[in-house]
Amino acid sequence: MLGLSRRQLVILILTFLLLAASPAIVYFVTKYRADVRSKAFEDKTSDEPELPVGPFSTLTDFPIPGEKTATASAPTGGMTLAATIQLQGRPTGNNNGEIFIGIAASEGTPPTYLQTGSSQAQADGSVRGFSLTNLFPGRTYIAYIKGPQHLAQSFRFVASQGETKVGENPILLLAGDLNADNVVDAFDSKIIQDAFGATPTSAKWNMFADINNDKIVNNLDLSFVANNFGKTGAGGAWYSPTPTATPAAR
Ligand SMILES: [Ca+2]
Ligand SMILES: [Ca+2]
Repeated sequence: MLGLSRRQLVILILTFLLLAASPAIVYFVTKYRADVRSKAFEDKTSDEPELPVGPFSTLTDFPIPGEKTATASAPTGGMTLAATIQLQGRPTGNNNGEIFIGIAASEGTPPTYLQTGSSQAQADGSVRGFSLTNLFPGRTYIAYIKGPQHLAQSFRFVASQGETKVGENPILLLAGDLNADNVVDAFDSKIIQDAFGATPTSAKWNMFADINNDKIVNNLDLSFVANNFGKTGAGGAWYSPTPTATPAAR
């Protein structure tokens, strides 16, 4: 046929088939490469942002509504928390005391703390210089603040460079939690009863029972327990003396 040998005829047919099929081959190759790229992109974007190795490297494991698509930047330093507190029962200008501060990514009972620590409240109630570590600027967190004989309150804040002040001015922390379990109940009134009538020179003196800091334990102190009896602070009861951060928790 056409004077072609069988070999030439076979080559001609194969060439024809190849040319006829080339658009389909191009299509499938292109689609395959696009699928591979798409898969690689999905794998990359579905991962959490890479974090520096550190005690809080699971920070992004905590769901933060509306934050998943935000651009995460590396944790940076230089962030501090500040507040002005009024310890209920204390006279104005007598707010000295150790303040518990816990930072969580979201509300919880109990909260999953990313960081816990303490800060000294000054006489005027100012609490400053609590260093925030490994928080992401622009993200929202919850600060739990608790006084020495006072129930915790929680405040939402956005992490940002420099000092971030939370809460009203001042934050009134309710008194009556003498055993620091974040609940005002019979255990607290028992502490006052055990120290009732005591002054600093008494054998049964307990400085925590002296809520109003007038150096005597009496009905004035008991009244704060009575007025707040049954109340629980933000974040729920503490079952250990002081909550600690659980960065490995998922
Ligand atoms: Ca208590
Ligand atoms: Ca007192």
